[in-house]
Amino acid sequence: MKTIKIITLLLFTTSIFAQVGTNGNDRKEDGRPVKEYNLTIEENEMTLGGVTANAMTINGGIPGPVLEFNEGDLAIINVTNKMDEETSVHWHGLILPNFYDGVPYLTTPPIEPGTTFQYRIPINQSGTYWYHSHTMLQEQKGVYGSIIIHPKEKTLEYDKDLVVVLSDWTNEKPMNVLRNLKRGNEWYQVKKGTAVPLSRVISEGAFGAQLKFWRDRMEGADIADIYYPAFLSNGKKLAEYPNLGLAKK
Ligand SMILES: [Cu+2]
Repeated sequence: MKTIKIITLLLFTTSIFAQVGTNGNDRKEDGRPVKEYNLTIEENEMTLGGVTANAMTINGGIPGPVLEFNEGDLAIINVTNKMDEETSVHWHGLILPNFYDGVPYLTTPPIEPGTTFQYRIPINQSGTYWYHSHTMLQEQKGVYGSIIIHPKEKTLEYDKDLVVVLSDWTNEKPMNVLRNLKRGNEWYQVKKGTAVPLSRVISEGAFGAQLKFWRDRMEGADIADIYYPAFLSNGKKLAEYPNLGLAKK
């Protein structure tokens, strides 16, 4: 008797899913197939780069989910803010109505804590793009993800389409990182092993360049100016930061 009940329940559940699925596929607005996503941004503890730190996640992860569309779709994206500060999402590279560009106070209202904002974007292009928070330094805390738009006409032959999101992770508060950079000290270079003593700068005949760096309040060897404890590939730790210490002559 019990078994029969369970089977019925399962069938019932399946039929609900089937219905939702069918409705989702067939739904059209303004003559466009609708593709809808729900994104929830919240603060979570995440263990990244071997250290547990406070992060901001989308649907519980870093990066957020891959949003997949077909050229010609109407993208409906509901973003819920479960944090106690405001947020926003900017759809990087998408051609869209200005109101949905997601730059708070400039084009789009910020998403206040405890509220949901609905973005409605007619998809008129194809390619690989990304989305990210445009509020303060929330992007550095994890609020980013990728967008894939399949072209109307397939031009390449492939078996599988894989998305790899490469990003970096700091356990520090991003605001502190920024403060450190503006202070113009060598903290990150010491951590990376790229700090060069002044005697060496002079012996290499690079004192003029060094003077310019100082004038610009920049440090030498500053191509990647932050020390990151981890680089991530789809949110998984890719590699330790290599020690870039310059070889002694
Ligand atoms: Cu952007």
